[in-house]
Amino acid sequence: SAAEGADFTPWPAEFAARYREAGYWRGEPLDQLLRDSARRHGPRTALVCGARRWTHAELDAQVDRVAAGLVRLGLAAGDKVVLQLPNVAEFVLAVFALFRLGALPVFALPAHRRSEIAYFCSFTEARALIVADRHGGFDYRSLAREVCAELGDKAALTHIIVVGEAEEFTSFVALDAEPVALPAPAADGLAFLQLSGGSTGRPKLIPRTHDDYYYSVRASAEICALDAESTYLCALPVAHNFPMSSPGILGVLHAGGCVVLAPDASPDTAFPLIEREGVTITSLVPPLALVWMEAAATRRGELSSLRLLQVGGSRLSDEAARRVLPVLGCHLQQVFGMAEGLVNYTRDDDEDALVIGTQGRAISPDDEVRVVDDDDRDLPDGEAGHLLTRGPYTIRGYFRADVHNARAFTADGFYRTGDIVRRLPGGYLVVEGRGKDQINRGGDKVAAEEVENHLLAHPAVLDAAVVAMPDAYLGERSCAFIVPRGEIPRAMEIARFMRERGLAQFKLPDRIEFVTHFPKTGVGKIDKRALREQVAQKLSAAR
Ligand code: J2J
Repeated sequence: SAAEGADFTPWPAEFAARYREAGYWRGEPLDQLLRDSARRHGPRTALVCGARRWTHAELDAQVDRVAAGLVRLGLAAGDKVVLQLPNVAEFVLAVFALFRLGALPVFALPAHRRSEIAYFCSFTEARALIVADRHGGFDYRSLAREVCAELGDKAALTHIIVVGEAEEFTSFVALDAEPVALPAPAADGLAFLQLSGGSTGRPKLIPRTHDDYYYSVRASAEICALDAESTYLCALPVAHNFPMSSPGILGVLHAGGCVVLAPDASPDTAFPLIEREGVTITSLVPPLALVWMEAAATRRGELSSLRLLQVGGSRLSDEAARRVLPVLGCHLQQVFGMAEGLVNYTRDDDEDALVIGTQGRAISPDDEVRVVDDDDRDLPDGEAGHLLTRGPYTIRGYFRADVHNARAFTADGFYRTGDIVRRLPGGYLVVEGRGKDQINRGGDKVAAEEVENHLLAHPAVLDAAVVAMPDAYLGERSCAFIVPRGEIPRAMEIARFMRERGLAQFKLPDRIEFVTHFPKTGVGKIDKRALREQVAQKLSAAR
């Protein structure tokens, strides 16, 4: 793996010095957030998971015990631990315990399967994998067994920790031990690895430092005016960057508020929790916001405590944005963020036109945002172009990915987001589209190349191209165009094959089109724009 490059690309010294001087980087590891909230807000409720509750002080103390349990197991600073949990309190305990230890969580999603989890474990040389016993009708212990079998005996993976019934594995409950003194991890070192939505054959991992992430959390909490009275419903998958840090779980705990974990985001689950716990703020992806507005027509009474609904992850239509206040009775905040760093918010005191028609502006006065043409020349405000950015919480390189980094970052360190945006006066951004080869399935990101590689592994597939097709509910779904090698295989057979590859469900093509050849661009590449138009036309003709 050394051949693939550095674990992380540090900011040049002059930038680091500037970010420290400005007070963004404070030299504090992320677990300090809990130490501080325990000191300031000790007896207040910090976390609610079903019938279980922790105060800030209890949470901080329990994290000490879990960290000690991890040490007793043999885990140490610098170790990678793949974390795949649904929205349960143990996620929060594990994350802070790993931070405290200086070990690095690798954030997997509950939707991930053998192919993804085995890759995360082997690529990061993870020492441990933490999973739930069962969730959503799926047994994660059997997934863990498959992963162990695939990695083999020589893998670094020595511990499987299970929340719930552990069977032959280590139970999360057994991590409880008398607290031990631990040296504080370096704040300018890595805190965790987050997943990139990606556009490449293998998902890229995003190395974030304590310093940079802590800043984005503090600043986000301030922008959202969080305080000890704030109660946040975490209905999106906890491990995603949005509910974790924008301002999410970390921001709310930092402010002394309370995090309520919802096992899923359906109105039937979420609305009663909002009512029972007096939730003031939550975050959703656009398709869920639509579902909530549908349900609120008859159940608005349950939402009376809700002050702010944040929506992000994919583009919210102006039409839907306009309905949030009248239908849900709370304010809308648009959030345009990325796990690589840059996060934009509309602000509380913005005029309606900005809240409804833009995806907000950057967190920091030191976020550098450029909108450029295909040749990296800056465009004037109002013209759509590629969004490039660098700043105090945007990475300078992916984890062990030198070759990709040379393409994904400019020579002077701007991250090429792959988003097409228009900038308005005041720095407000409107997301107009995407340059990257990705499908945004209502916030779930699908890298076309990753799916194409799996399709190409099928003996009957000569060539494959995966593109986005419009969808009224998710915004986009995926369509796989396939050139068969000989006789056309059955679409069902391709679907079965893809399921057996062990991929997250959301990556499976929503539609398959068999063709004899692909349209090509002038330089001989597959013309994906033509394919997108082809399927879009077919869909609208069918309507
Ligand atoms: C259009 N596209 C959007 C939006 C993200 C906060 C909120 C979201 C994410 C996230 C995040 C969008 N309108 N409002 O990490 O902290 C698309 C863009 C972007 C990509 C990043 C956060 N909000 N997007 O979604 O890493 O294409 O982060 O580059 O999953 O989602 O995806 P991800």
